[in-house]
Amino acid sequence: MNPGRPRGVLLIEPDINPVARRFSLPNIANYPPISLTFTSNGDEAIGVAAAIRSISPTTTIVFGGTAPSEDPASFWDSAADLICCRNGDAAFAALAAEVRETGRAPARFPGFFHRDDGRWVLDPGPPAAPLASLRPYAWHLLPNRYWREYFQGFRPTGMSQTSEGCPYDCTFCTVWKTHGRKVSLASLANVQHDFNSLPASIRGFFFADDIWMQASERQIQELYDPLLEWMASDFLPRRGDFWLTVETRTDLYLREEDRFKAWIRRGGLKRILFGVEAVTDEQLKNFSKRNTVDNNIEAIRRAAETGAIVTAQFVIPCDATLAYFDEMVRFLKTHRRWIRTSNFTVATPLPGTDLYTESLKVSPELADRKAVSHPAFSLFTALTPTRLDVREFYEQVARVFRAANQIHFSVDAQRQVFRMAVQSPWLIRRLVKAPLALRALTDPRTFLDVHRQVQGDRLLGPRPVTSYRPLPSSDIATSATRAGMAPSSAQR
Ligand code: B12
Ligand code: SF4
Repeated sequence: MNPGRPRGVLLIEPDINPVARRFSLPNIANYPPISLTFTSNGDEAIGVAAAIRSISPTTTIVFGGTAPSEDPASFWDSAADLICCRNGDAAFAALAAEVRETGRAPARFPGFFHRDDGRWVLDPGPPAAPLASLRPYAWHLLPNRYWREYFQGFRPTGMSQTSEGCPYDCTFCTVWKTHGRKVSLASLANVQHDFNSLPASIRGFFFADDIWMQASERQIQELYDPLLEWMASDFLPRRGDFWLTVETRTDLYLREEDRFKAWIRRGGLKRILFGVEAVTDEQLKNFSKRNTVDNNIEAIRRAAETGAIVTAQFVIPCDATLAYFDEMVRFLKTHRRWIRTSNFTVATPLPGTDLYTESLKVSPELADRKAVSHPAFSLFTALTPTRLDVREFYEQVARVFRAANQIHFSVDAQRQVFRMAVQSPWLIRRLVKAPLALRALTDPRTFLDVHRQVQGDRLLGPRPVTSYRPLPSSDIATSATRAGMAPSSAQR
């Protein structure tokens, strides 16, 4: 805020990080911004802040989101004045009101970290505002040309969420820390507004919920049931060919199968991303996933048989053995009939997670962004010691990407491409580049290059990189054009 000048609040989303670009992920999906700083694009946020500071030295700069909330120390060497801690709806609204009333930005404020005596100090803030009390996303205010940038696979896409918070406590996840373990739901009117405010060119919608439909019976009756009726009787008849994508748990799918089936058959639910995470019960337990391999298999099969396009998301533990990778490949082959695409991320100790706290005990340098940089947290790099040689580990990661995402140019896929070419021709330039992502993800050299780029030789053994065994190129799938193309690991 610049005293004496018109005051306003400008929200800036940092650019995508270089690792996500290296894997060509923006060519697979790019969503409208509703969320800010990821740990992986901390450098971009710091860069934006520095640019603002140099242009306008008196502007107050506020950071927010999971990364600075959970790891403010990594943002000490930045131009940030305040960091919003965790849920920002109530705290940031109060800060904006304060600025409007007093005409100046305070040096400290409830719900924010401020600088004090060489460290960040947090002033406790108000409780999180219930999701239902918020106003809807104002998608109708976006200039039409922006919508050409937002897409998932072959479809221009919109985005919003129905819920916040997660009752589970997976070791690799920050969600239950940022948003708490109590699930809060959006209001029906807001979600309807999110859909209604989309331009006619939009043919897809991504629910950014952690676990879609994770709610009590009462909450489901208040939101999801009437939303389904509205989608089936009002929205879809007006919009025709429209696909919904959700992320959810397999045990929840089985528990609420009738409702999921109704959404698939009548509500436009087309794509389900299941947090499968692991291929053994032991590893699921290690992640504290509180689910079983049997549930995963059963839900994948049943959802696919009902007509959903299933994407299985896996988290690869750094201490995975060759036998574990073999088991992953076996799992993928056995269930290939039902799993359309799979995404794999390396179990990364993200600041704020239990995994991070545990990993720091063994590798304290994880907290040092000079040793382990922000983009290292892009979930493609082993940041904790691997049991296999690091190069072998990446060969195996590339191997599971290869095993999972086989070329399969189905009739349905051809239909999707045709529709895209007719209805959203501006996406063709993206589609043409999409195979680059698959090529990068199936080549262990990309992983190794990224490893060296984001943390140097840390964790790399003595074997020189030149002895690295490249994969036969015939093994590398060259097309990502499976029906509708799922978002890749980074593009969940
Ligand atoms: C949607 C989503 C995506 C979308 C983002 C689309 C978009 N345009 O924003 C896509 C698919 C691209 C994506 C990609 C990735 N994602 Co993601 N994603 C999510 C998801 C499911 C929802 C985020 C969201 O929009 N929530 C709704 C908003 C309103 O909530 P919020 O972001 O937490 O914001 C609140 C507060 O944090 C705070 N706040 C946030 N920003 C700001 C800013 C200011 C100024 C203030 C005051 C407050 C504030 O106030 C908000 C309201 O309370 C979350 C899980 C989750 N539920 O949060 C994971 C999550 C954010 N993703 C995560 C990760 C790791 C990734 C990837 C790195 C994965 C990968 N392998 O590549 C990439 C990174 C992409 C990149 N930018 O480089 C992690 C981030 C953890 C971390 N510390 O970085 C999360 C938390 C999931 C997890 N399991 O831990 N993701
Ligand atoms: S991974 Fe999913 S189920 Fe586990 S804590 Fe995170 S949001 Fe919840």
